[in-house]
Amino acid sequence: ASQASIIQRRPDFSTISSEDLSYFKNILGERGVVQDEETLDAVNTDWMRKYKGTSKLMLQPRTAEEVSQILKYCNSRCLAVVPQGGNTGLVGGSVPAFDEVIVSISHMNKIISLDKVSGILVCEAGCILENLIAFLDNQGFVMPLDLGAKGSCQIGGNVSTNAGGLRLLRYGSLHGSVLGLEVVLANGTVLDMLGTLRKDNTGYDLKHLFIGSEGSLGIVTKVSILTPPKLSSVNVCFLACKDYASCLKLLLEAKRKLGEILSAFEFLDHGAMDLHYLLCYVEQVLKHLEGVRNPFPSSMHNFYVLIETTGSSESYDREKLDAFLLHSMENDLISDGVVAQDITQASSCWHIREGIPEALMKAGGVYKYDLSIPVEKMYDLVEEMGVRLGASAKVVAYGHLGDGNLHLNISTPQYDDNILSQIEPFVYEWTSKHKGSISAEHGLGLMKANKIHYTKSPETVQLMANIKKLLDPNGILNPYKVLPPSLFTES
Ligand code: FAD
Ligand code: 2HG
Ligand code: ZN
Repeated sequence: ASQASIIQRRPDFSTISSEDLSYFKNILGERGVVQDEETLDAVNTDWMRKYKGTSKLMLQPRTAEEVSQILKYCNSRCLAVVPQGGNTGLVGGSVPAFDEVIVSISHMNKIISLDKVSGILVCEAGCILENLIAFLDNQGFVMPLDLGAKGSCQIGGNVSTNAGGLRLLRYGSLHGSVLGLEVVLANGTVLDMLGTLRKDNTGYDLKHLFIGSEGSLGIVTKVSILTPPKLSSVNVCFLACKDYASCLKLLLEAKRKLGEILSAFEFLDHGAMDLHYLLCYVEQVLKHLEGVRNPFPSSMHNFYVLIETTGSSESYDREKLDAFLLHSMENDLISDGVVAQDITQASSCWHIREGIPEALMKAGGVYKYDLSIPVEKMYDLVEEMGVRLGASAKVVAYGHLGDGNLHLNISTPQYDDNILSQIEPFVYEWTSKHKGSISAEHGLGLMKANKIHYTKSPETVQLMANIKKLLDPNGILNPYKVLPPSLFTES
């Protein structure tokens, strides 16, 4: 089902020989060279089970020096490589397109330091996001990044995809909070850019090239990141709106009335919510909401909004939230809702939102589009898509409304090329026409390498290809991903 079926393996890439295996065993030991079928099957397959490579080798380095030796060797042998973190990526970027060597960062998972005055955390790239969140929580700080895949995704993967997630509205993108990186280039050079300074204008800030480059320019081995202090007062409410226009008015009101304490503004439509009701695991989640009154009987409302506030004064924050809710009810912006009364209810609300990708996976085949679109226009696309597809598929929308990021998901009993031809290129053309981005936060990977022109100009794409050629002249790092493969094969 993947794009790999329409791209060709680059013939200049070598295949693994017994000498290569001996070399890798020599530098990593037997434990760092994985060839067993079961493990390889898992790491060749992406989270959606949509993209599948045929790699026969996974390497598990433990230090940047080992990563350096691996890349230097692969570069000299022209062996293609896929860097892999938690393998939760949603665009087919984390698995091989063909037989690339998988370089897993999972064993590089040490926390190196936390400066308890500045909140600057330095850690290895393979640290699992949830572990960092828990560590920081204990120390009185929070990660400026949170997302549904936190239990598996790694900070190196987050940086490499420039993951957005649930807190971007409050803390901004990783381009702002990542202060430094250690990166290994394709030729094995270890680039020490692991600064821990808020301000450093000494020349080009090269770390930004690697944030969001999806493993195509280098392997991230260490990360320095600014973490905000943990604040004591958190409120979550889950609200229902009768139409999309009300969601937008509510967003504006939330920004105006909640101001500095607003920390998330997520939305889901009835299609997304219905999915939850269909899936029993979510029913278990809803049990936790008993006692608050279950406000969301299936299909009762058209839209749902999750709002979180985070501040330092319980009484002040609650007063602001109450005033906002009252105003919104009086102005008919919300038709129903709950305010979580404790941490369990708050996390139940979050579970509903964060559980949607998994619920969709259980419902059958799913086509995912992660789009930035000016918010006023955003839901027009969902409606047009619904009309286009009729009864053949279920069109489901949710996402980070506060950031103008729509997750348009089209759920079908199984993958079907006829349906796909109804969706694409329409979805990309529509997004491009409205000056949106075809990837708000998930990246391009294999799925959209050939679609970059819908968002970026030819000159920009050419400069990106030139940078790629400069940093990785043999093109061994995550080939076929991010940029159109034809740019690297045609003269
Ligand atoms: P992987 O999937 O392993 O890799 C992703 C890409 O980064 C690949 O191209 C890979 O080659 C490269 N890479 C990985 N590690 C490194 C490294 N150390 N050095 C260089 N390149 C590397 N994304 C969001 O932005 N926001 C969300 O809210 C969000 N929610 C999600 C919810 C679910 C349930 C799932 C399954 C995914 C979600 N994602 C989200 C997508 C995904 O989790 C993120 O993109 C995440 O940042 C990927 O991290 P990972 O460690 O799993 O990376
Ligand atoms: C989310 O926000 C993720 O839940 C996944 O980015 C989005 O499933 C998707 O399309
Ligand atoms: Zn998202």
